[in-house]
Amino acid sequence: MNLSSQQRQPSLADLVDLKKYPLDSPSSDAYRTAVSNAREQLSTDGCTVIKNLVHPSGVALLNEEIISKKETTHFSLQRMNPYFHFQHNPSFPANHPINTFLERSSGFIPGDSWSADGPMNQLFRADELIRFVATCLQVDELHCYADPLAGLTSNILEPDQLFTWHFDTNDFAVTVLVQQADNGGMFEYVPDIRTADDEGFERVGDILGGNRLGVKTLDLQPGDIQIFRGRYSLHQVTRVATDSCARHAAIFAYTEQPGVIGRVERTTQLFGRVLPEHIAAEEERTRSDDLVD
Ligand SMILES: O=C(O)CCC(=O)C(=O)O
Ligand SMILES: [Fe+2]
Repeated sequence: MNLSSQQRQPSLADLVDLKKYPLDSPSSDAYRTAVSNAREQLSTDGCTVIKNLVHPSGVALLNEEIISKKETTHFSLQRMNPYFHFQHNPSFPANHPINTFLERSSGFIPGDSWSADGPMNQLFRADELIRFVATCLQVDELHCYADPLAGLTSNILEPDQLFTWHFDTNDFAVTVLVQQADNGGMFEYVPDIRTADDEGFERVGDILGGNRLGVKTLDLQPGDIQIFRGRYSLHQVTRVATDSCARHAAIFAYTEQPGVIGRVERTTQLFGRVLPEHIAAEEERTRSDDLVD
């Protein structure tokens, strides 16, 4: 089947292995089993991988679209701490995690690069996938993150690039590995290294210093979908070898509230620009405070 020559938008069945994972049939045994496995892994580890949810021809469609938009990737060679800050903070010692700045060289293809009826948007916005992810996470409702740049991205690691240790600002992320590096580009994480009221700075510092205690490495294959609670688990994508192909991952962001838009500062850092929607949302936030004006 050659969808690009047919010029029609891919259906869910063109992307997802619905025989193995009947996302369109929530009452089926296969669906319930997939949900209960995912819930168990999420509760013990903050992470679950659903193997081969996207079938090989779906992976090919996603990769074709990623490659066709790759020139829009925003790469920014940065040295950042795990909290996405760049400035030394004199309130903390020099060797503290807050003052430990490591390389992030990967880039994102932004949300406004994808065509509305292309495979990336069709999968990201599929009601059946959103319902499945919400059921796995045991949340009442999920919405596509409304941010026009950060909602639907692809994380690109070219040879010799990496995405260093960090925490996400979102509670969770949904990632599909689309193209695997031949060497390197491994997803690693340390489950629950911090909690809402304990930063766990000592262990975070150990990991940044190279200690491997508690580090888990995922054996992700193209088509696997990962649901990950990245707010409490420190994680990284290791350096892709210089003689490897690039690593491509599709990253789907969802929020429990509808209509969420990212902050101007973080958007500029990740994408090098903002859109009128970001500026309007920032003004709205300012207006909703208690200042006279
Ligand atoms: O590419 C990945 O697998 C995850 C990247 C990541 O951690 C992020 O975008 O925050
Ligand atoms: Fe992350």
